[in-house]
Amino acid sequence: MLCKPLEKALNEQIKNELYSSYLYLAMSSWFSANDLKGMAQWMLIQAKEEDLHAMKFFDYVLEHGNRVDLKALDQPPSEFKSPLDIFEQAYRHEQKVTKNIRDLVSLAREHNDHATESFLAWYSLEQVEEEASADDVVQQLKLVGDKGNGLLMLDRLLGQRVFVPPAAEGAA
Ligand code: OFO
Repeated sequence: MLCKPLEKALNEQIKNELYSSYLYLAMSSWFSANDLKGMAQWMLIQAKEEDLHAMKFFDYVLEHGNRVDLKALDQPPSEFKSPLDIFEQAYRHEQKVTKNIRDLVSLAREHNDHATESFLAWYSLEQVEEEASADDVVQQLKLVGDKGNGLLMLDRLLGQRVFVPPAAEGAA
């Protein structure tokens, strides 16, 4: 069984991952409304990945015979200034999630919970990728100037992203 502080912290992280999904859905919706279908698709896939991140925590907590206690989600923003604004916010959001995961690792260490520490190793690596992929788009948007033909080409490129379930990536 997980100790109470870890049970509480992992429950909180289920909420954080679900909020990430909610936030990316809000971003996807903004892109759709602004005729950037490729970016809308990119964000939709990002939201699906977040659902899976949440479910991995959900299953992990239950597997230990602990309790999943779902929390209320905050309302995500619905208005954004531009594609660059959105991807910058996504990047900053991922930096926050990285901090959440690091805090969880510290808590697992504090409680000598080696299984949870190794479970979290997948998330630590995933966060490297999560930050990098949002930041890549930020840099590309800065290069193309966040408008015109460059933006349309980038939109087309980002629309090629496909959903890869974690099992196919080799994750548990
Ligand atoms: Fe779950 O990685 Fe993004 O937030």
